[in-house]
Amino acid sequence: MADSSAESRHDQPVPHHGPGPDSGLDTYWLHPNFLALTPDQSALESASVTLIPVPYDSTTSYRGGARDGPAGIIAASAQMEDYDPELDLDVAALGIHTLPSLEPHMGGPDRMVQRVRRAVAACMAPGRVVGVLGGEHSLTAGSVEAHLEVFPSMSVLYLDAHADLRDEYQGAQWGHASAARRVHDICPLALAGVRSLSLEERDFIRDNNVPLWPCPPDGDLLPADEILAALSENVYVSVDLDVFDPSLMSAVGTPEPGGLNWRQVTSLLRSVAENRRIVGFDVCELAPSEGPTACTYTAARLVAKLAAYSVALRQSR
Ligand SMILES: [Mn+2]
Repeated sequence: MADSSAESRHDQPVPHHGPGPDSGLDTYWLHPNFLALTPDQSALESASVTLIPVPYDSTTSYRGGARDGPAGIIAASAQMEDYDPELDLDVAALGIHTLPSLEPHMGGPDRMVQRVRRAVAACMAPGRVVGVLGGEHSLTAGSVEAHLEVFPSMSVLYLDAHADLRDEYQGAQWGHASAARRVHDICPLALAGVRSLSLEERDFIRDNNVPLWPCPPDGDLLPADEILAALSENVYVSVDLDVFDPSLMSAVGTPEPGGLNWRQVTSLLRSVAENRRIVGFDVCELAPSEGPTACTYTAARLVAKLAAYSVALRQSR
């Protein structure tokens, strides 16, 4: 009980999420987290998904702005229905906790990758999926490292227009153009949606038998069975949003024509979730100012899909 000297209303705890449920006002508050979930739905202790916003772009070589991706995704998600008709699922009921943004480390991408690794490692818990909201794609290496410590036999499904397999680019070994190479250094990797690569990368793929699926023509689905065969039981999914065709997703740093459509991407991710265990994911490279608002909303919807597939389809296996 407070003593009499603390009875001023200024000494009472300030509610962080608006008035409590007894006020009858709870639905009037837009909570600053993914899907604008209520405190009950977004509590860390009960969440099956934790999202880490990482507003970082430092090594992007063409168009910047991926640092604004996480805030854009979270803002757009507030407009999204929680109900997913494809899965007949209330996504809010999964419990999704959104952390505050991770502070960028300006000492270079290698330092930032290690910061991401530590942040992801600190958030991992049994049964909980950690998702990273990028930010540039170089962040993936840190998240993969953290997951690999818990799931040593994990493999990575890497969706990207670009192979990202250069050993270094513009002097950066840990930059966005080398993200898949850094993942390949530490764990098995399967690439899908790739349609832009250098000769050096083509040779690396051939010499190392890196499994790679280009974009199928005419909107055909990717060969899920073949891709599943290249993945171990525990799978980390990394999505560079430029894997989508620019007609759907132009708000990226390096758009590339001839990309995947929504059904091609979600159908593959659903197959992976149904047949393997998605243990973590990231969605990177959204630069909201480079495209229409629909792109930001689409990115948010993809995050919700990944959260739902990872948790709900795992539970139904
Ligand atoms: Mn890319």
